[in-house]
Amino acid sequence: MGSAQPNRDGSSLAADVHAHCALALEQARLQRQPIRQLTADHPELQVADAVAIAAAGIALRNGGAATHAGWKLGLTSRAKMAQVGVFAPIVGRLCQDMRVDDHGTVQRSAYCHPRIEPEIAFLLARDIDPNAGGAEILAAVGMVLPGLEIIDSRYRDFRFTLPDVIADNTSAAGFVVGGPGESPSGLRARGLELGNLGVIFEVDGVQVDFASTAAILDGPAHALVSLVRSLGAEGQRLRAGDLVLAGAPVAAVPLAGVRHVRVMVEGLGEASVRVED
Ligand code: 0L1
Ligand code: MG
Repeated sequence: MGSAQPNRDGSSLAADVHAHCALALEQARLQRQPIRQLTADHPELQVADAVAIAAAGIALRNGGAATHAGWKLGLTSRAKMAQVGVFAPIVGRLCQDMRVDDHGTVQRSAYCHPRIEPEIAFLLARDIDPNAGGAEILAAVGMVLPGLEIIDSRYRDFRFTLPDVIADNTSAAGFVVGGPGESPSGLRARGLELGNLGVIFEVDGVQVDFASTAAILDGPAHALVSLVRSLGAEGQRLRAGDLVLAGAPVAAVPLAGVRHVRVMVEGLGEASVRVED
């Protein structure tokens, strides 16, 4: 049963309610049947509950067989926040089974109502101390890469509050990493600024959006620092080999009726996928 009194960790719901919510979201994902928002049934659901539900969901994913690929930031640009009406950056987890090959095929029927968006991805070469300074954090990045993210809310009509979307692992559903990429020092040596790279987003051969990476929390490096701090506050850290998505600088596009999606990022290259029904 839920309780109106917050627990010491800021949560309001009991562990069995977290488990029940995580199972409902996992079933929605597997059956491609979006559900109503958790907060409709549990208005007292807090961000701390949502974090616990998301973690329980990852533990349940694919019968407990999901393996860690990295982390994602969501809602790090005004365009993304405005699209879904939630105005705070959020953190989710990436699993290996979410990976889609560059130039590969996305099966739209594998999701509820998928959308796609351009991303800047970091591949980490070293573990990062949660208290590391900005320069040290950037020095732990092996490669910066162009990417795409498939997002797929497990809620009806892509409608949710902040705790709902956190509980739903920030709508994470798939990711594509392209190339060739560049190291942060390589970008600097070429006179390019990670915090101001041009991003072109193309759907079916037509440019649908354009942005600077400056739109992502004042630059992807700031996004990475904020992720290091958020994870640190939960007693976690980024590790060598982790992939990190910094968040989209532009709004996501529904995959319905789409056949091909490409992102081109100045200095980093491109990533693309074909889409099948
Ligand atoms: O990666 C994102 O910015 C998505 C965050 C969740 C909101 C959404 O589903 O668009
Ligand atoms: Mg994203």
